[in-house]
Amino acid sequence: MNRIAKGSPAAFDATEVFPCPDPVSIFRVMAVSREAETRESILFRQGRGQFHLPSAGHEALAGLSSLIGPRDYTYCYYRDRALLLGMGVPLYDIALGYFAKAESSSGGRQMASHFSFPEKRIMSCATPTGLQCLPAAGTAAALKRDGKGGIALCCIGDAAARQGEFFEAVAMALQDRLPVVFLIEDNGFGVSTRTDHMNPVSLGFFNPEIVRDFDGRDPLALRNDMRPVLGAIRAGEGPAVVRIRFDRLMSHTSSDDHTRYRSAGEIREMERRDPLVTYGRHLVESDLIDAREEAAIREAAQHFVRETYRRAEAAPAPDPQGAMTNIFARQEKRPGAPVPPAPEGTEEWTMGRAFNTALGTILESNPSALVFGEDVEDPKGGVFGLTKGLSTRYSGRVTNSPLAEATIAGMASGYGVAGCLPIFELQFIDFIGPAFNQIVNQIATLRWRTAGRSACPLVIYAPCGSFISGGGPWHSQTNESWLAHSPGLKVYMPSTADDAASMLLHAAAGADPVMLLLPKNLLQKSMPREPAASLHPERARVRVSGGHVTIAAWGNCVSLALRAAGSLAEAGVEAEVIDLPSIVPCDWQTLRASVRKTGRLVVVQEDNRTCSFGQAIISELTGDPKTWESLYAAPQLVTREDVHVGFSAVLETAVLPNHEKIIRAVEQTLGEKL
Ligand SMILES: Cc1ncc(C[n+]2csc(CCOP(=O)(O)OP(=O)(O)O)c2C)c(N)n1
Repeated sequence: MNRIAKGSPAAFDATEVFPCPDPVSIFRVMAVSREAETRESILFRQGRGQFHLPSAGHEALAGLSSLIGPRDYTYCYYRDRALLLGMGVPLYDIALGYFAKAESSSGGRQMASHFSFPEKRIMSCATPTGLQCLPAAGTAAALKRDGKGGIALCCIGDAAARQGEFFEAVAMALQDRLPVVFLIEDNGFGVSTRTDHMNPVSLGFFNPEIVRDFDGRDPLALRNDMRPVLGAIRAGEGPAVVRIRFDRLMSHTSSDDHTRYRSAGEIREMERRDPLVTYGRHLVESDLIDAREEAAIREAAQHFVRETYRRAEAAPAPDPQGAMTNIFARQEKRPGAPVPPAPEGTEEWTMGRAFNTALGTILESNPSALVFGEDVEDPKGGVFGLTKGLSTRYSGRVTNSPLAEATIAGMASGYGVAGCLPIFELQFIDFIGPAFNQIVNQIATLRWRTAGRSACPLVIYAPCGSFISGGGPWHSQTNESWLAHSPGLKVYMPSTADDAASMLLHAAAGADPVMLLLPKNLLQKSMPREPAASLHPERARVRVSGGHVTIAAWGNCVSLALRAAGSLAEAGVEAEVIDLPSIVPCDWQTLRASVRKTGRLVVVQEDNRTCSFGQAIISELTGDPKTWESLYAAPQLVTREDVHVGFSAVLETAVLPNHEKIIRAVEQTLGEKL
């Protein structure tokens, strides 16, 4: 037995980490964790820390740390300090996070207690509660595919277990018997709301065979309870949901005061069950340590924590010059991920066929590439046939998802961090709503919020747009502006078949998440082949050169712009048509050069007006003094107004950009009727 810490502060040295297989080591971890709470709350009250999010009461989680192996991934919750210390995370790193220091695991970007240690496969905890569940399922799916063992541990609070994504994640895990445990840390509260009548275990939501209910106040009992559960998951028996009961001994955070909603009696009662006190007593009663040693461990922990936080407080703050880093990868391509050559040919083809061919090329050349989406399997091969033939050729790698867009995006993220290459389909971009949380909060932020330590390169593609007649409000949207507004996502929309193919090939070799929007109006249209593959998808294409007016467009609107340019040419007006296949990043240089040359700008878009990318272009160019000086007239935006697309063809046509509207806009910039 490890009889340590004889009262000397040196019992914890400054670099100490705490792998804790034995009962006394577990106590040491719990003591350090609790002392860190005390220290953080004092520092907060002294104005030396910005926020304190306590784990007090959840310390017995330290008992689980020795059950977690090097192949396992942990999607932790913000009350998991003791668990992480037990897994070997140095307290110093946690202290750096508390002070938001440059060298902390998020580089000072995440709030205190939003842990992330990817080198130990501890994945970044984000603030939106429940966000971790679907990525954990995705990572578990990657571990299952990889077949080398390893499970995913997904920690979540009892209140957060009412988020829809939690249920989707459990359903996905059950469906595919994924090696994942959902660990509900039930302290009975979501901030001030009592959850005993709300949480899904109390509601009897799950089949009792997959749910376990354990007490979380004794680390050894918890470890004994959890060992067979994790063993069964490792043996391939599928997922489990475990509810562990804790007490939240402190207020929710430093912004909360639990005495406003808990009686003094209730708090006293809870403190009587304090796991640190009861476990310390148990060790003494079991003669594993004596009372003096118990006190010495507590004292040594206090000293160690104070010293560690003192050092961390002195560490450098983040450099403000670095605030813009790690939104995207520094290297555009993933190392060792060459862009396969674009499919060659001379016959006309459609965007749908081009995309399908490029997808086949990727699946052929990259065994880690996976496709997942609604109806993507043969014989349907996707509602637009984009995956036709591929599930037959690449069995088990092109699979039907449930009808659950959050699942599609969340699984993509979890697969991505585990080294797979997800190229996942949303059936229509109009149905991005349920996936939005995963796309903008998880996928788009992961690299930034871990200061580049984690990332999930992936491609999510979706048919988009109108001009097909009869799409109605939810088969007509493009939504590039929503996506462009979210830092960390690349957003592409091709206007030609060859561009679609080359974009997909580039995106799949890239280091960043890409949203690839495919105008469905173009998917079945035959188009001549073009040497587009030689062009980088993030560079604008000058489709027609001209000196009198610049018309900028993307996707469906490029063909409208080209037609308008033809009509204008007949009237003696030379339009320059700039196709922007990449919305993010946008090729501002080409746009600026064109507008400085022509002095006039018309932007044409399908998306609606307010806060749209079209407005952003006008704002960006008119805000540039040199471009502003070159303008002869106010830039014009041809757009759908702030209105939805109606099902009636009459209503659809009424709101979309068209030839006439573009010509009128050009006339406006010329100051004359043509
Ligand atoms: C999606 C989302 N909604 C609301 C919040 C604000 N919020 C932060 S923690 C919290 C309560 C979470 O309770 P629970 O999941 O039981 O965990 P506990 O804090 O009790 O450990 C709330 C409402 C949030 N962070 N994310």
